[in-house]
Amino acid sequence: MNTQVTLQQTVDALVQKGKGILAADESNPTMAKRFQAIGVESTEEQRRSYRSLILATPGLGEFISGVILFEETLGQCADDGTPLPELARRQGMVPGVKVDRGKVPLANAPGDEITQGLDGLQQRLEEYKTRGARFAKWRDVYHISTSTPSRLAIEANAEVLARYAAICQHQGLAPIVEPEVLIDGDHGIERGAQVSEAVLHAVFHALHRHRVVLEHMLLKPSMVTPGKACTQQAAPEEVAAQTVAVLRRVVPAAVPGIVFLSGGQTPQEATANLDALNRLSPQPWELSFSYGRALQEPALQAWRGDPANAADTQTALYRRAKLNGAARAGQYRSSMETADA
Ligand code: 5MM
Repeated sequence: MNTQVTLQQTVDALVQKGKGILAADESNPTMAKRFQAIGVESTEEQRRSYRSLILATPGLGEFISGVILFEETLGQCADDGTPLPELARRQGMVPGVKVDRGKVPLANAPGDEITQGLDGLQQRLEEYKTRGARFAKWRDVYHISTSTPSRLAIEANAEVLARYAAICQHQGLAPIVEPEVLIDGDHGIERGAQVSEAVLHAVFHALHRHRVVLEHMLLKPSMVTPGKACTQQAAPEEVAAQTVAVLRRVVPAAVPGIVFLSGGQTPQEATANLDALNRLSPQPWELSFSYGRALQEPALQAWRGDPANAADTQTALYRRAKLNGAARAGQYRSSMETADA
């Protein structure tokens, strides 16, 4: 099939109304942290067990349009031998893959980092496609402090994100472009907005330079919030207003969807904030989710590595997905948190 048609179909499937993306692409060190918190050793077999369990959640495809997998998961199978990307596909979820190779300190920019993984990317994408991946994801990270992110970090990371996106489209995989402005710090929401605007401005400038087709990509940004340690936290309405104001300045209307990361918000906060964002509709883009922790935390707590907890694990994930499905339409109410339990 023509590459442009393939990319369009993938993007259309991912931004379906009432649905969002499950980020299950934690690298092994991150998964080790998540498992340590519930007293489980992070072996390849335990990661396979957990991920097969959550992907098999009955009805998950009602609210999840796509799932981002880690490279290791692409090659793993469920107990009955079904490859995990195929299991996702049978559930109605488009399988994707995280393709960056993590971050390292950026030379000559103290406190800043840069994401690596461009070398050999084209060949890796060929391989991921044969294993079922239809879209890709790459994450850049920006720290907010009095001296970061530097102009150098903003420009260098934007360049790398744009090169990644161009290579993906060339290979027929829809790129999710994820510039994460971290929530850590004690800065106020205005500083968060200022950094997000500068970062996104540079990212879209670089995407334009690299001739990335905006219609065939998704943006995965942080919401604009105060730092986690800021004494003045923001209500969902304020987060939504600040976030939309920044996005309207810098994200072209040609981008079909903005799929937020949760970035350390609690599951309830992430759902309430997404709901408030969708109450500000109509906007030029679909406003959706691509949550990792905000979808999986309750499921991990229910699982704790015990196969006897399988049904509770799936119920916890399904419930969070459903609540975020409601937030996609601005129809979430906090009372649903207890009503549905
Ligand atoms: C920011 O992290 C992404 C979204 O997850 P949250 O909703 O929990 O913030 C997530 O997709 C992330 O990129 C992956 O978990 C991979 O992270 P690491 O650090 O393991 O590469």
